Amino acid sequence: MNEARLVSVSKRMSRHLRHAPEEIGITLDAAGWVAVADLIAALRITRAELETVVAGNDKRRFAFDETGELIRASQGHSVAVDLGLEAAVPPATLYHGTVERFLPAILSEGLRPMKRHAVHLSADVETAHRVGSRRGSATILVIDAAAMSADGHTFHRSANGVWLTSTVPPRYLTRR
Ligand code: HQG
Repeated sequence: MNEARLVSVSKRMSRHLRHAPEEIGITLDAAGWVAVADLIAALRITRAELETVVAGNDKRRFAFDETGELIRASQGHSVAVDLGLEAAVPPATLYHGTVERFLPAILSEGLRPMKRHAVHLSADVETAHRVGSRRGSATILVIDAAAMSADGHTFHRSANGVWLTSTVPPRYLTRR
């Protein structure tokens, strides 16, 4: 499987496992899982190709359940799913990569989940930089996660290491 096909299958999987399962006639369960057999039939790929995409994915975006018969996206959904993640204590500082043009809104109303279920935060600057760079020249925001925790905000860590929280009020944000 060449790199271009790997990326193209991965993008289709992200789209249908996070946002639009109905477009290919699959249904996610309440926790976001779908049968591997249904997914490979719907995407017209082989099980071996699916396994290559899951294993080779740069961000480990997809995960099998313990039986290997179900698969889901580890984060990033816009459709209603409950990933069943345990609340976790975040590192004292987290980062969010965005772009300059969003700053006035973000600094006045805080970080909001927008189309997703949660605000996505990174444990390291490099990752935040990569996330922000998807939209242009990245600007990094530093989040005082220790203060948020102390004030009762809850955090979850996805299977692929993304920190999730429902909102980040502006008082916890500073520009790096
Ligand atoms: C911005 C990718 C205005 C926010 C990445 C971001 C990540 C606001 C955009 C994952 C705002 C939402 C998530 C406010 C937030 N006013 N703009 N109040 N609050 N924003 O894509 O964090 O490749 O939903 O700064 O790597 O960019 O898909 O979130 O720019 O992990 O696996 O609104 O998506 O992962 O954009 O990215 P997104 P994100 P995947």
